[in-house]
Amino acid sequence: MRLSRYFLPVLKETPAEAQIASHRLMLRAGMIKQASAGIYYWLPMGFKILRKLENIVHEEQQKAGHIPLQMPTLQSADLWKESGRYDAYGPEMLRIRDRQDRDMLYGPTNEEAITDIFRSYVRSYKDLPLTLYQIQWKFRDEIRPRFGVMRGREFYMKDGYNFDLTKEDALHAYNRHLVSYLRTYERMGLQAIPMRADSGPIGGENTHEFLVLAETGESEVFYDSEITELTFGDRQIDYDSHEQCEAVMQEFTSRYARTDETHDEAVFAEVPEDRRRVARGIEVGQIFYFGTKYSEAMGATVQGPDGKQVPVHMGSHGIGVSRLIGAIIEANHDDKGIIWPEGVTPFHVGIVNLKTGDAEADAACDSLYKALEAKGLEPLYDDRDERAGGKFATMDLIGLPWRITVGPRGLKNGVVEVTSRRTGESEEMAPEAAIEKIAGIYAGL
Ligand code: P5A
Repeated sequence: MRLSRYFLPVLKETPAEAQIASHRLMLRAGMIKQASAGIYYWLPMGFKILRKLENIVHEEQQKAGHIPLQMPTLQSADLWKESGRYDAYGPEMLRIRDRQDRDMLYGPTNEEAITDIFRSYVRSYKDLPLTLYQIQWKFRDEIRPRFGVMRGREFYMKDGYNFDLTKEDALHAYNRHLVSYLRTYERMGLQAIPMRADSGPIGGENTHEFLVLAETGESEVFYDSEITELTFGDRQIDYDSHEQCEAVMQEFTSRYARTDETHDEAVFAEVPEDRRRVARGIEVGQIFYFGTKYSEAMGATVQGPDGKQVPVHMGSHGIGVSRLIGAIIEANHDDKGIIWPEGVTPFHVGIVNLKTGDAEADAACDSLYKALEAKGLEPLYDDRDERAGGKFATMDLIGLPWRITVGPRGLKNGVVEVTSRRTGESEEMAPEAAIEKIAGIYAGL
């Protein structure tokens, strides 16, 4: 993309309404604009990152054998009356009446809708296990929407639902989701720690929230510092293996790690004092096992091996896709701007032309641009007729991990400059070497 043709409305001023770094930077970097309280326009740069995260979530879900579908944002209240949640959900649910006077709602979650799909088609235990998921907008009329996309009213969520014959199978689904979530967050350059949590209006007893530690996080968390030493890395897991998924679940959840809702001082006191941590975190996901809560209420049964009808065991699993952008920025920024991890960056590399209009510099930039694209990379080329300082400031603000700077002086010596956004270190090299270096960094990502 050439910056002169893109739509990147960056702001010079720090918006007064933004209290935390990620919100400030998303506004300044031209990623989002508030449409109304807790509701945002996703401008091209923000939308591009949303799509990147969404792709990672899809890939990891499908590796785990989960099947994508799409449900509508508007739902009929009737389904929620069947489950009993229409009254229970409270003022967070946005209720709408259509022209026929039918009660509708903007879905805050989809347990009812997916159970309706399931009961319409699935009759036999032979069709299980089944996990369906979607990535779709949700609406929760939060009393205090704040921090930009962190606590929105309209937000983008991956929501998945498993259907199993037995509790044991459903717990395998729970563990499988835990494993797939660990992989998903790590690909995004984040450490998200599973913590024992409260199930709230979703219900059930088994639930873990995934928390990214950050001072600006909204949740207070208590944990054994040993947990932060664990990484998933590149271990190969067979998602069909109950044993392997359970072993990972045990490994990642055996140490003390709880949100304030489930925190227990007496149990925490058993953790050696030098490892006890009280901190704040951003909740980027949550998994639930709630057994037959919805299947019993809504008649989602299958014929078991003995011929009898039994309600299916279910769980649901959510990833806050739009909130993740805020979490990634909270964990990856400095006073100049965002520093995208390579796995999620909207463009792979920025090209800064120090002297737009200089025939040699223009030609060198054009050929770099084409060569990078030919390698399957997406460069963002700042070809605007602006001072170099402004171009650097924009690149630093939007946070592409790598920058190639091209100017007449370097070109005389046959070199361009390659700079890491994270370390600030620069290296001069021939344009061909710069292309190879950048391609090498992204190979395998
Ligand atoms: C699991 C999927 C559920 O709704 N039902 C379907 C279950 N879980 S949850 O924990 O309530 O939400 C899942 C994740 O969505 C994100 N999230 C939000 N993101 C931005 N703004 C909000 N107001 C908001 N509310 C929830 C969180 O990341 C949460 O873990």
